[in-house]
Amino acid sequence: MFIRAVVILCVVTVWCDIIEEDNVAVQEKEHVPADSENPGCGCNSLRRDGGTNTVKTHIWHDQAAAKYSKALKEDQIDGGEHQQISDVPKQMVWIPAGEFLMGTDNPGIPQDGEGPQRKVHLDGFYMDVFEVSNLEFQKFVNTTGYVTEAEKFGDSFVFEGLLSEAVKGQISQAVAAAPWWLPVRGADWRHPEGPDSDIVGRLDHPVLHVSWNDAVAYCTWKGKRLPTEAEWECACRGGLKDRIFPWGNKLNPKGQHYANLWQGEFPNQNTGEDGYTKSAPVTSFPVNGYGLYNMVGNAWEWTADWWDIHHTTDELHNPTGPTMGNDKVKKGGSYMCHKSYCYRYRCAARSQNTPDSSSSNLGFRCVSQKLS
Ligand SMILES: *[C@@H]1O[C@H](CO)[C@@H](O)[C@H](O)[C@H]1NC(C)=O
Ligand SMILES: [Ca+2]
Ligand SMILES: [Ca+2]
Repeated sequence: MFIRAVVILCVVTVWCDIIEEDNVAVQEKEHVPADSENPGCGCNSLRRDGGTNTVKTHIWHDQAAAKYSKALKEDQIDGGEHQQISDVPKQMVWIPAGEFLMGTDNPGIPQDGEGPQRKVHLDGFYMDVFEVSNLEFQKFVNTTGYVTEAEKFGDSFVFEGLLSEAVKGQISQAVAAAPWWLPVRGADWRHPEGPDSDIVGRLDHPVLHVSWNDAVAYCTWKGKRLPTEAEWECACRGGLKDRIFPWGNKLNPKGQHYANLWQGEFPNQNTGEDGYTKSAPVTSFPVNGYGLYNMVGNAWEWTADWWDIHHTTDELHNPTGPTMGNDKVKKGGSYMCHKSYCYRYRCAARSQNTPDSSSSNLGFRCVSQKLS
Protein backbone atom coordinates (compact mmCIF):
# COMPACT_ATOMS: atom_id res chain seq x y z
CA MET A 1 0.00 0.00 0.00
CA PHE A 2 2.72 2.44 0.83
CA ILE A 3 4.12 3.09 -2.57
CA ARG A 4 6.27 6.07 -2.11
CA ALA A 5 6.95 7.41 -5.54
CA VAL A 6 9.87 9.73 -5.16
CA VAL A 7 8.57 12.88 -6.69
CA ILE A 8 10.94 15.75 -6.42
CA LEU A 9 8.44 18.55 -6.68
CA CYS A 10 10.04 20.70 -4.09
CA VAL A 11 13.69 21.43 -4.75
CA VAL A 12 14.02 23.79 -1.86
CA THR A 13 13.41 21.96 1.37
CA VAL A 14 11.01 23.80 3.56
CA TRP A 15 11.05 22.60 7.13
CA CYS A 16 7.84 21.70 8.85
CA ASP A 17 8.57 24.01 11.71
CA ILE A 18 9.45 27.02 9.60
CA ILE A 19 6.60 29.10 10.94
CA GLU A 20 7.25 30.12 14.52
CA GLU A 21 4.88 31.94 16.74
CA ASP A 22 6.72 34.87 18.28
CA ASN A 23 5.23 35.19 21.67
CA VAL A 24 3.62 31.90 22.57
CA ALA A 25 6.67 30.29 24.10
CA VAL A 26 4.90 29.57 27.35
CA GLN A 27 2.91 26.35 27.37
CA GLU A 28 -0.74 26.95 27.95
CA LYS A 29 -1.53 26.59 31.63
CA GLU A 30 -4.65 24.57 31.42
CA HIS A 31 -5.88 22.00 33.86
CA VAL A 32 -4.93 18.63 32.47
CA PRO A 33 -7.20 15.99 33.95
CA ALA A 34 -5.40 13.26 35.89
CA ASP A 35 -5.68 9.74 34.49
CA SER A 36 -8.28 8.82 37.06
CA GLU A 37 -10.36 11.81 36.02
CA ASN A 38 -10.02 10.91 32.41
CA PRO A 39 -11.69 7.61 31.70
CA GLY A 40 -11.69 8.47 28.01
CA CYS A 41 -14.53 8.92 25.63
CA GLY A 42 -14.81 5.18 25.26
CA CYS A 43 -14.39 5.64 21.57
CA ASN A 44 -11.41 3.28 21.61
CA SER A 45 -13.61 0.48 22.96
CA LEU A 46 -15.74 0.30 19.86
CA ARG A 47 -15.01 -3.05 18.35
CA ARG A 48 -17.08 -5.63 16.65
CA ASP A 49 -17.92 -8.89 18.37
CA GLY A 50 -15.25 -11.53 18.10
CA GLY A 51 -12.43 -9.06 17.68
CA THR A 52 -10.50 -8.81 14.48
CA ASN A 53 -8.49 -11.22 12.47
CA THR A 54 -5.78 -8.88 11.28
CA VAL A 55 -4.53 -11.32 8.67
CA LYS A 56 -7.94 -11.53 7.13
CA THR A 57 -8.23 -7.78 7.26
CA HIS A 58 -4.98 -7.46 5.38
CA ILE A 59 -6.18 -9.74 2.61
CA TRP A 60 -9.46 -7.91 2.40
CA HIS A 61 -7.70 -4.59 2.21
CA ASP A 62 -5.32 -5.71 -0.52
CA GLN A 63 -8.22 -7.07 -2.54
CA ALA A 64 -10.09 -3.84 -2.06
CA ALA A 65 -7.05 -1.89 -3.08
CA ALA A 66 -6.58 -3.97 -6.23
CA LYS A 67 -10.23 -3.75 -7.10
CA TYR A 68 -10.41 0.00 -6.79
CA SER A 69 -7.07 0.57 -8.47
CA LYS A 70 -8.49 -1.30 -11.42
CA ALA A 71 -11.61 0.82 -11.31
CA LEU A 72 -9.44 3.91 -11.24
CA LYS A 73 -7.46 2.82 -14.29
CA GLU A 74 -10.63 2.03 -16.23
CA ASP A 75 -12.02 5.35 -15.22
CA GLN A 76 -8.93 7.14 -16.44
CA ILE A 77 -9.44 5.62 -19.84
CA ASP A 78 -13.07 6.65 -19.78
CA GLY A 79 -12.20 10.10 -18.49
CA GLY A 80 -14.28 9.50 -15.36
CA GLU A 81 -15.44 12.26 -13.13
CA HIS A 82 -12.78 12.01 -10.43
CA GLN A 83 -10.12 12.42 -13.07
CA GLN A 84 -11.17 15.98 -13.73
CA ILE A 85 -8.26 17.21 -11.74
CA SER A 86 -8.88 20.87 -12.47
CA ASP A 87 -10.52 21.17 -9.06
CA VAL A 88 -7.92 19.05 -7.31
CA PRO A 89 -5.33 21.73 -6.48
CA LYS A 90 -7.69 23.56 -4.19
CA GLN A 91 -8.78 20.26 -2.67
CA MET A 92 -5.25 19.29 -1.70
CA VAL A 93 -2.27 21.20 -0.33
CA TRP A 94 1.41 20.36 -0.47
CA ILE A 95 2.92 19.60 2.91
CA PRO A 96 6.63 20.31 2.40
CA ALA A 97 9.40 17.86 3.21
CA GLY A 98 11.28 18.47 6.41
CA GLU A 99 11.60 17.47 10.01
CA PHE A 100 9.19 18.01 12.86
CA LEU A 101 8.75 17.09 16.49
CA MET A 102 6.21 14.29 16.80
CA GLY A 103 4.43 13.55 20.07
CA THR A 104 4.88 15.49 23.26
CA ASP A 105 6.84 15.31 26.50
CA ASN A 106 3.89 16.94 28.22
CA PRO A 107 1.22 14.37 27.40
CA GLY A 108 -2.42 15.10 28.09
CA ILE A 109 -3.16 11.37 28.18
CA PRO A 110 0.11 9.53 28.86
CA GLN A 111 -1.37 6.03 28.56
CA ASP A 112 -2.16 6.75 24.88
CA GLY A 113 1.54 6.84 24.06
CA GLU A 114 1.62 10.54 23.19
CA GLY A 115 5.26 10.75 24.23
CA PRO A 116 8.11 10.96 24.10
CA GLN A 117 8.61 13.86 21.75
CA ARG A 118 10.82 12.72 18.88
CA LYS A 119 12.33 14.14 15.71
CA VAL A 120 10.82 12.77 12.51
CA HIS A 121 11.86 13.46 8.91
CA LEU A 122 9.22 13.34 6.20
CA ASP A 123 9.16 13.57 2.44
CA GLY A 124 6.67 16.09 1.11
CA PHE A 125 3.16 15.02 0.23
CA TYR A 126 -0.24 16.36 -0.78
CA MET A 127 -3.06 16.23 1.73
CA ASP A 128 -6.79 16.67 1.31
CA VAL A 129 -7.72 20.10 2.60
CA PHE A 130 -11.02 18.74 3.94
CA GLU A 131 -12.22 15.61 5.65
CA VAL A 132 -13.80 13.40 2.96
CA SER A 133 -17.40 14.60 2.67
CA ASN A 134 -20.63 12.66 2.23
CA LEU A 135 -20.79 14.08 -1.31
CA GLU A 136 -17.33 12.79 -2.23
CA PHE A 137 -18.06 9.42 -0.70
CA GLN A 138 -21.36 9.28 -2.54
CA LYS A 139 -19.51 9.81 -5.84
CA PHE A 140 -17.27 6.86 -4.94
CA VAL A 141 -20.20 4.62 -4.05
CA ASN A 142 -22.21 5.67 -7.11
CA THR A 143 -19.29 4.92 -9.40
CA THR A 144 -18.03 1.67 -7.87
CA GLY A 145 -21.01 0.18 -6.08
CA TYR A 146 -18.88 -0.06 -2.96
CA VAL A 147 -20.63 -1.39 0.15
CA THR A 148 -19.19 -0.23 3.49
CA GLU A 149 -18.48 -2.60 6.36
CA ALA A 150 -21.20 -1.01 8.50
CA GLU A 151 -23.66 -1.94 5.75
CA LYS A 152 -22.28 -5.49 5.52
CA PHE A 153 -22.34 -6.02 9.28
CA GLY A 154 -25.71 -4.29 9.49
CA ASP A 155 -24.83 -1.98 12.34
CA SER A 156 -22.51 0.75 13.56
CA PHE A 157 -21.86 2.65 16.78
CA VAL A 158 -23.86 5.81 17.37
CA PHE A 159 -23.58 8.23 20.26
CA GLU A 160 -26.74 7.84 22.31
CA GLY A 161 -27.35 11.57 22.46
CA LEU A 162 -27.99 11.59 18.70
CA LEU A 163 -30.59 8.83 18.64
CA SER A 164 -34.35 9.13 18.41
CA GLU A 165 -36.35 7.56 21.25
CA ALA A 166 -37.73 5.04 18.75
CA VAL A 167 -34.28 3.76 17.80
CA LYS A 168 -32.97 3.89 21.38
CA GLY A 169 -35.90 1.78 22.56
CA GLN A 170 -34.80 -1.12 20.37
CA ILE A 171 -31.26 -1.36 21.70
CA SER A 172 -30.14 -3.32 24.73
CA GLN A 173 -26.43 -3.86 24.31
CA ALA A 174 -24.07 -1.02 25.10
CA VAL A 175 -20.31 -0.62 25.38
CA ALA A 176 -19.48 -1.42 29.00
CA ALA A 177 -16.77 1.22 29.38
CA ALA A 178 -18.81 3.86 27.62
CA PRO A 179 -22.57 3.34 27.89
CA TRP A 180 -23.29 6.32 25.63
CA TRP A 181 -22.11 4.29 22.64
CA LEU A 182 -24.85 2.11 21.21
CA PRO A 183 -24.58 -0.40 18.37
CA VAL A 184 -27.42 0.65 16.10
CA ARG A 185 -28.91 -1.63 13.45
CA GLY A 186 -29.15 0.19 10.16
CA ALA A 187 -26.69 2.93 11.10
CA ASP A 188 -24.28 3.59 8.24
CA TRP A 189 -22.84 6.50 6.29
CA ARG A 190 -26.21 7.26 4.67
CA HIS A 191 -28.00 6.94 8.04
CA PRO A 192 -25.63 8.50 10.58
CA GLU A 193 -28.10 8.38 13.48
CA GLY A 194 -29.72 5.11 12.51
CA PRO A 195 -32.41 4.01 10.06
CA ASP A 196 -34.70 6.98 10.66
CA SER A 197 -31.96 9.50 9.75
CA ASP A 198 -30.38 10.56 6.45
CA ILE A 199 -27.66 12.83 5.03
CA VAL A 200 -29.98 15.17 3.14
CA GLY A 201 -28.68 18.66 3.83
CA ARG A 202 -25.41 17.22 5.11
CA LEU A 203 -23.61 16.32 1.88
CA ASP A 204 -20.86 18.77 2.84
CA HIS A 205 -20.36 17.11 6.24
CA PRO A 206 -17.66 14.48 6.83
CA VAL A 207 -18.63 10.96 5.85
CA LEU A 208 -19.05 8.93 9.06
CA HIS A 209 -19.49 5.23 9.88
CA VAL A 210 -16.61 4.35 7.56
CA SER A 211 -14.18 1.69 8.73
CA TRP A 212 -10.44 1.80 8.14
CA ASN A 213 -10.95 -0.70 5.35
CA ASP A 214 -13.60 1.55 3.77
CA ALA A 215 -11.27 4.54 4.04
CA VAL A 216 -8.46 2.62 2.31
CA ALA A 217 -10.83 1.57 -0.48
CA TYR A 218 -11.89 5.18 -1.05
CA CYS A 219 -8.37 6.64 -1.00
CA THR A 220 -7.15 3.89 -3.33
CA TRP A 221 -9.97 4.64 -5.76
CA LYS A 222 -8.89 8.28 -5.75
CA GLY A 223 -5.29 7.24 -6.50
CA LYS A 224 -4.39 8.32 -2.98
CA ARG A 225 -3.71 6.62 0.36
CA LEU A 226 -4.27 7.20 4.05
CA PRO A 227 -1.66 9.40 5.76
CA THR A 228 0.78 7.76 8.14
CA GLU A 229 0.36 8.98 11.70
CA ALA A 230 3.56 11.01 11.30
CA GLU A 231 2.28 12.67 8.13
CA TRP A 232 -1.06 13.41 9.75
CA GLU A 233 0.55 14.92 12.83
CA CYS A 234 3.05 17.01 10.87
CA ALA A 235 0.16 18.34 8.79
CA CYS A 236 -1.92 18.98 11.92
CA ARG A 237 0.84 21.14 13.36
CA GLY A 238 0.58 23.42 10.34
CA GLY A 239 4.23 24.43 10.51
CA LEU A 240 4.11 25.42 14.19
CA LYS A 241 6.64 23.91 16.57
CA ASP A 242 5.74 22.38 19.92
CA ARG A 243 2.20 23.69 20.08
CA ILE A 244 -0.86 21.92 21.45
CA PHE A 245 -3.41 22.73 18.76
CA PRO A 246 -3.08 23.28 14.99
CA TRP A 247 -3.35 27.04 15.62
CA GLY A 248 -1.26 27.42 18.79
CA ASN A 249 -1.56 26.83 22.52
CA LYS A 250 -4.79 28.60 23.40
CA LEU A 251 -7.97 26.63 22.82
CA ASN A 252 -10.10 29.67 22.04
CA PRO A 253 -7.87 32.56 20.92
CA LYS A 254 -9.71 35.87 21.33
CA GLY A 255 -12.74 33.92 22.46
CA GLN A 256 -13.13 32.30 19.04
CA HIS A 257 -13.80 28.63 18.40
CA TYR A 258 -11.24 27.02 16.09
CA ALA A 259 -12.71 23.53 16.01
CA ASN A 260 -15.94 21.61 16.35
CA LEU A 261 -15.71 20.17 19.87
CA TRP A 262 -18.07 19.66 22.80
CA GLN A 263 -19.05 22.50 25.10
CA GLY A 264 -21.07 21.71 28.20
CA GLU A 265 -21.13 18.69 30.41
CA PHE A 266 -20.27 15.42 28.69
CA PRO A 267 -22.26 13.27 27.93
CA ASN A 268 -25.53 14.89 28.95
CA GLN A 269 -25.35 18.51 27.85
CA ASN A 270 -23.89 19.88 24.63
CA THR A 271 -24.45 23.62 24.41
CA GLY A 272 -23.22 23.81 20.82
CA GLU A 273 -21.49 27.08 21.63
CA ASP A 274 -19.17 26.51 18.64
CA GLY A 275 -22.20 26.35 16.37
CA TYR A 276 -22.59 22.56 16.14
CA THR A 277 -23.78 19.79 18.43
CA LYS A 278 -22.88 17.11 15.91
CA SER A 279 -20.81 17.15 12.71
CA ALA A 280 -20.18 20.43 10.89
CA PRO A 281 -19.53 21.07 7.19
CA VAL A 282 -15.96 20.10 6.28
CA THR A 283 -15.42 23.73 5.26
CA SER A 284 -16.14 25.09 8.76
CA PHE A 285 -13.72 26.81 11.13
CA PRO A 286 -10.41 28.52 10.33
CA VAL A 287 -7.65 26.69 8.44
CA ASN A 288 -4.26 25.92 10.00
CA GLY A 289 -0.90 27.11 8.68
CA TYR A 290 -1.02 24.63 5.81
CA GLY A 291 -4.57 25.55 4.80
CA LEU A 292 -6.13 22.40 6.29
CA TYR A 293 -9.62 22.39 7.80
CA ASN A 294 -10.79 20.53 10.91
CA MET A 295 -7.59 18.61 11.60
CA VAL A 296 -8.76 18.50 15.17
CA GLY A 297 -12.43 18.14 16.01
CA ASN A 298 -15.43 17.43 13.78
CA ALA A 299 -14.60 13.83 12.74
CA TRP A 300 -11.79 11.62 14.02
CA GLU A 301 -9.52 10.64 11.12
CA TRP A 302 -8.07 7.22 10.33
CA THR A 303 -4.36 6.93 9.66
CA ALA A 304 -2.48 4.10 7.94
CA ASP A 305 -0.54 3.02 11.04
CA TRP A 306 -1.09 0.13 13.41
CA TRP A 307 -1.47 1.17 17.03
CA ASP A 308 1.31 0.89 19.60
CA ILE A 309 2.04 3.09 22.60
CA HIS A 310 5.82 2.52 22.62
CA HIS A 311 7.95 4.74 20.41
CA THR A 312 11.68 4.95 19.83
CA THR A 313 13.37 8.30 20.26
CA ASP A 314 15.69 7.48 17.34
CA GLU A 315 15.27 9.98 14.52
CA LEU A 316 13.08 8.30 11.94
CA HIS A 317 12.56 8.96 8.24
CA ASN A 318 9.03 8.46 6.93
CA PRO A 319 7.98 6.15 9.77
CA THR A 320 5.03 3.88 8.99
CA GLY A 321 4.36 2.61 12.50
CA PRO A 322 4.43 -0.98 13.76
CA THR A 323 4.43 -3.76 11.14
CA MET A 324 1.33 -5.35 12.65
CA GLY A 325 -1.29 -4.89 15.32
CA ASN A 326 -4.93 -5.19 16.20
CA ASP A 327 -5.99 -1.57 16.00
CA LYS A 328 -5.35 1.32 13.66
CA VAL A 329 -4.42 4.81 14.86
CA LYS A 330 -6.97 7.58 14.55
CA LYS A 331 -6.17 11.24 15.15
CA GLY A 332 -7.69 14.60 15.93
CA GLY A 333 -10.68 13.94 18.15
CA SER A 334 -14.23 14.78 17.20
CA TYR A 335 -17.27 16.93 17.90
CA MET A 336 -17.77 14.70 20.95
CA CYS A 337 -14.46 15.60 22.57
CA HIS A 338 -14.53 17.50 25.83
CA LYS A 339 -11.55 18.09 28.06
CA SER A 340 -13.13 16.21 30.92
CA TYR A 341 -13.55 12.99 28.96
CA CYS A 342 -11.60 13.08 25.75
CA TYR A 343 -8.81 15.65 25.74
CA ARG A 344 -7.75 14.34 22.36
CA TYR A 345 -8.32 17.35 20.11
CA ARG A 346 -4.56 17.96 20.12
CA CYS A 347 -2.05 17.16 17.36
CA ALA A 348 -0.07 14.79 19.61
CA ALA A 349 -3.19 13.00 20.87
CA ARG A 350 -4.18 9.65 19.45
CA SER A 351 -6.62 6.82 19.85
CA GLN A 352 -7.35 3.51 18.22
CA ASN A 353 -10.02 1.23 16.75
CA THR A 354 -10.06 -2.11 14.97
CA PRO A 355 -9.91 -1.68 11.18
CA ASP A 356 -13.51 -2.89 10.77
CA SER A 357 -14.93 -0.47 13.36
CA SER A 358 -17.10 2.46 12.47
CA SER A 359 -18.94 5.10 14.44
CA SER A 360 -20.83 8.36 14.27
CA ASN A 361 -17.74 10.50 14.86
CA LEU A 362 -15.07 8.79 12.76
CA GLY A 363 -14.06 9.75 9.22
CA PHE A 364 -10.84 10.31 7.28
CA ARG A 365 -8.94 12.25 4.63
CA CYS A 366 -6.38 11.06 2.08
CA VAL A 367 -2.88 12.03 1.00
CA SER A 368 -0.81 11.40 -2.14
CA GLN A 369 2.65 12.02 -3.55
CA LYS A 370 1.30 13.68 -6.65
CA LEU A 371 -1.88 15.27 -7.85
CA SER A 372 -2.92 13.00 -10.69
C1 LIG B 1 -25.46 9.29 -6.54
O1 LIG B 1 -26.59 8.62 -7.01
C2 LIG B 1 -27.82 9.10 -6.44
C3 LIG B 1 -28.94 8.16 -6.90
O2 LIG B 1 -28.92 8.06 -8.29
C4 LIG B 1 -28.04 10.54 -6.85
O3 LIG B 1 -29.21 11.04 -6.27
C5 LIG B 1 -26.86 11.36 -6.36
O4 LIG B 1 -26.98 12.70 -6.80
C6 LIG B 1 -25.55 10.78 -6.87
N1 LIG B 1 -24.47 11.52 -6.21
C7 LIG B 1 -23.39 11.94 -6.83
C8 LIG B 1 -22.42 12.70 -6.00
O5 LIG B 1 -23.15 11.74 -8.01
CA1 LIG C 1 -19.57 21.40 18.69
CA1 LIG D 1 -11.09 16.07 11.92
